[in-house]
Amino acid sequence: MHKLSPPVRSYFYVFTSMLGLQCSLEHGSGLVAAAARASQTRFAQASAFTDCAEGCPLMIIVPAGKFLMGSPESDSEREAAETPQHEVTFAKPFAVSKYEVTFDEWDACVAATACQRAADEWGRGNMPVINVSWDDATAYARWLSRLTGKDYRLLTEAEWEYSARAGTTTRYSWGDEPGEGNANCDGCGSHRYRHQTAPAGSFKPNAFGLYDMHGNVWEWVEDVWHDNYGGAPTDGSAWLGGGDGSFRVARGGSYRNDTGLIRSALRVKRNINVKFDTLGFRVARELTP
Ligand SMILES: [Ca+2]
Repeated sequence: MHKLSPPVRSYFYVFTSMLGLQCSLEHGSGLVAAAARASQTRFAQASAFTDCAEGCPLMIIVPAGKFLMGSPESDSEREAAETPQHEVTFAKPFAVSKYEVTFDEWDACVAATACQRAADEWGRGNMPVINVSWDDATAYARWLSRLTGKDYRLLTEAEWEYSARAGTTTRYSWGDEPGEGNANCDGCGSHRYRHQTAPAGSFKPNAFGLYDMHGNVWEWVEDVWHDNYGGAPTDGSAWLGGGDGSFRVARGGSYRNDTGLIRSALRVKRNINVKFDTLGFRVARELTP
């Protein structure tokens, strides 16, 4: 279901024994003895959790598994940076924020004097935060970790693509064609938002229950930029060795980009100090108790 306004959040605290997590689950009403016993994908689609009563991102559990990272030769828009395709295995599930981090969430960090105010262009609230550098984004994750006692961080690049694909091998999580109204990009048929960001969650989620992985704003990830995947880790960890640490990776494309730039496999190089009105981020969290 599309969400054009901030999610109505009614929280209740449960102990998800399988995952050993103390967390709150998003739910419409009432106390439900929710147990993470169904398939993890189903669980992820059904519910999200957050680690504080107000102001923390809603998180989705992404299941363990493996996937092919990068694009196949059959993709006419394949770039050298997306090669070679290689298998990546995630031994454990991990959590990813359901939406791009919003201004509301960012401003909670600003209020705590742990983040700098970020300039908006089209309003704050449930709009994805923009104009944040890589250092700003990682500072937010560190603050969230201190606040909650949990291990928040940026997604690794492999986590990002695995989360974006959500089990698919196509160019987009909905298929090989951009189609109409699937995301906020230039050429996505999202005319209302073509020249600006859209509120978080304005388009359909992918099979993991994650919104706006394609388009809306680019998303910083942890990894140092490498020109291709030669020598990349295969365990889903961030690739931090080699390369120049002042250049990191951004993923997913933005409202301003054409459909080729919002493909699951597409990656770009960004200096850690740049701030753009097309560039935000989302967070990941370890699920260790
Ligand atoms: Ca995005």
